[in-house]
Amino acid sequence: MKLTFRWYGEKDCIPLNYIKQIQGMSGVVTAVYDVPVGEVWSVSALEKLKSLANGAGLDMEVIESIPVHEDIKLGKPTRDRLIANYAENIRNCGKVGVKCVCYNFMPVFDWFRTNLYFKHADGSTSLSYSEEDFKKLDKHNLRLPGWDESYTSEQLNGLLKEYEGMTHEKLFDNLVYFLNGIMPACEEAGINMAIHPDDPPWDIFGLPRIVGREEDYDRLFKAVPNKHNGITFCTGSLGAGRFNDLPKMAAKYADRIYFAHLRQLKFTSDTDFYENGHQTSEGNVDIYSIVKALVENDFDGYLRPDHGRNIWGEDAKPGYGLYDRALGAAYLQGVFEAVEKDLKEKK
Ligand code: DNO
Repeated sequence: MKLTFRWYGEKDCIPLNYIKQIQGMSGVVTAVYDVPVGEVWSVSALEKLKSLANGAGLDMEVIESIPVHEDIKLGKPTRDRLIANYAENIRNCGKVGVKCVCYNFMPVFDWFRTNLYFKHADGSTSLSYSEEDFKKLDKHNLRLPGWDESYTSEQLNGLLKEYEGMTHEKLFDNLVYFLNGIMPACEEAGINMAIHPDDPPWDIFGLPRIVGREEDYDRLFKAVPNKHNGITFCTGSLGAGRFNDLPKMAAKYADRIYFAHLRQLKFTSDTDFYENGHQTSEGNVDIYSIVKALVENDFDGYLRPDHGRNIWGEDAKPGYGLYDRALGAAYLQGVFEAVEKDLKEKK
């Protein structure tokens, strides 16, 4: 396991040397943020990021994310050119030592919560989801922060129109087409792709979502068996689906999990939940059993603490403050150490 920390580049309010001060931290997970989706990142932009990370004593072996252009998800004729650009990005990442690329295939929206500042009794805040608030949203007039990219209402409505009639099967075929198109570049660059699950793992706004359940992964690996086709195992996203058995899935796919996002959430009703500190005791995600399943099945990927709360007066990007993610990093290392030592003793 290699412990990493998400860093939003030079605009991130968290300095690299603070990240380095979290003991056990091997590197940052980052991206080139100022190039429009679909265009190629230059090697020099990647080199610059890498040298900043390396200058602070951190590696840069994971990219999160290279976003996938909507035309690829839609299967439009322009996709071949865009897939070629994506492949070029992968090769460029390989040139600077990147080993893993996280991406998602969610139409239009990335991860979705209804409140970015849910207030806990102790004064901390975190992200939360309420079905009732969700139902009140007008998809044609949305301005929710938190997406890696946001749209003007005109763009959003245009996109939603293009997705009319999109089915799960068609979207899945488009994912397979995309993966088959980039696998040769992954082989060449020695890069593993790690698809992020849909968050939450069900259709939203009538848009199909196809990566959120055990059977979705079975289908994905059957369609693209290439070993460079792998997963980001995000416990917060998959865990929002009560139908998912996370320890079982972690064990089953351990050799395809190239990146793990470990985080906590607590259900307040059948559908509603808030995110919380990482410990198993703080929610419904059994972090201990997931780590155990990963370790027992020889998980050898990257790991990062994921969404934390804003605590101790920090006013950071929701989910991405320093303090609670640092606590999460310490906790996760403790769980890994205990589970690994236990396993060694038993052998
Ligand atoms: C949320 C993140 C996601 C993730 C993308 C990957 O906090 O985990 O936005 O980066 O879905 O493409």
